[in-house]
Amino acid sequence: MKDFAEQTAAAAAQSFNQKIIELLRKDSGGIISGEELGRALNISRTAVWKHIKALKGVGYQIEALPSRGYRLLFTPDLLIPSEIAAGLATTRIARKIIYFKETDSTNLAAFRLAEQGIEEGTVIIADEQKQGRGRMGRHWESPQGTNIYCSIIIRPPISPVKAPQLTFLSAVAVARAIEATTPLHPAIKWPNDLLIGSKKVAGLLNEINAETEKIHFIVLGIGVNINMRREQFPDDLRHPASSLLLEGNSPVNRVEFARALFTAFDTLYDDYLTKGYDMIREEWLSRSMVSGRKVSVAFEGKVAVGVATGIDEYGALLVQQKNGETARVLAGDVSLVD
Ligand code: BT5
Repeated sequence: MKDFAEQTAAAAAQSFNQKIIELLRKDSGGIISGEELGRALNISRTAVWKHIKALKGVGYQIEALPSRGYRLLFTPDLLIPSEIAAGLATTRIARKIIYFKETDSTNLAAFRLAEQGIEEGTVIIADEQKQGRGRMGRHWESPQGTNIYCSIIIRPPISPVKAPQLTFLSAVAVARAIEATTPLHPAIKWPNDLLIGSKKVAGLLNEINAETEKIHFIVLGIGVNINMRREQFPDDLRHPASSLLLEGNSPVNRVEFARALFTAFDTLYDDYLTKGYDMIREEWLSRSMVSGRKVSVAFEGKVAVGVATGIDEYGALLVQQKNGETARVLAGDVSLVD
């Protein structure tokens, strides 16, 4: 794992790479001289050449025409910021994207950067995670080059007890992104799973840094199985799992998915800040597979069985039990009874 200084340096290098690609793309098919690029970025021609070399190393084809300049010939399907940023019209989310070819966990990387004060809306995205994390210390399978692993940093002006509302917002954003990029219709399973049929295709891990009354930041971790193949899933998963590729029989472009996800998140977050939580709750409920169904929930060493009637503003699942009592479940695992 890289330490913080290395991660920061890598982020700075990426930002130059990103700008070079933007400039090359601006003049589609055209040629830009090393001198022009250097002037635009305020770096030397040798530095430009080093960045071009790095871009070629990750799969871009850039032609160098002696004494004329550089021309972009081919763009690979990589999750790199310039690819995602091209054509992304968000206002808050993903205005800054930091990419790691490999990291321990995007949530951990996001936490480290958020603690240093990085701006709201920053997205950390990785091609592979070595220690991808699920809830309660569980592991998230994160093979290279096939899925989306990202974390969004936000600083909403709300009380820490309402932070779970952002989990619901994330789930709705993922559902919208799946519908925007595939013919599939996901269902949300409280609190943080997205299923197609009965198989899990995405999970959310939301972590908070707060004092009693004030949120410093929330890291919204999102893992979506995009093009993961059958043999890449281990045998011992808690729930049957799948990917968009396997369910839709067609590969999904990860860059397009990332754009759809950040666009949906941006719209929902704007609605949330300006209009409040109710709209999010309604959409979550309409997409939830547990609403109105008989469920069994394991929580705090107990099990509640009853009809899931909704979620409250603190993120608790409300389960109307046979004895007439409503159980408020803040954290636990839910399954359908019939
Ligand atoms: C989750 O936990 O579903 C949260 C997953 C969050 C992953 C993202 S990736 C970006 C960000 N950075 C991170 O380090 N994490 C977040 P939970 O509900 O606890 O489910 C975990 C369980 O799902 C595991 O114990 C496995 O049984 C199963 N599982 C592991 N990897 C999976 C995968 N890729 N797809 C489906 N199920 C998986």
